[in-house]
Amino acid sequence: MRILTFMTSTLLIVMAATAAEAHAFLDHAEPRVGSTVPTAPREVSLSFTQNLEPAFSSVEVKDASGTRVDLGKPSISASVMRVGLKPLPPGTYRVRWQVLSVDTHTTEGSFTFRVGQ
Ligand SMILES: [Cu+2]
Repeated sequence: MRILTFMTSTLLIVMAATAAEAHAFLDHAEPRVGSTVPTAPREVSLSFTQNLEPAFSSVEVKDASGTRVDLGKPSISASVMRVGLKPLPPGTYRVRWQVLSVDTHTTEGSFTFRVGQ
């Protein structure tokens, strides 16, 4: 009986840890993570696994020399964050995001995409 109680509480801890892992992670992006697109996109769109707190979520897009190419303040609706882009010449661009999800956890990440061949 004691071993069963032990196993049950261990299982509960594992389940609680799994639930706490359900932060806002990047589900998918447009342009896609690591992709090469033939024509310059006019915006980056990031879809997350949870709704975001707009006041504490941000995204930056930079070219290979570190110059920002996004238009500034992103628009955030539920779990999707979008930011407009300046006209992009061919090259590699890095998207860096930091978001606060409605479960009060902050997550961040980055990826690149390429414009051109
Ligand atoms: Cu979380």
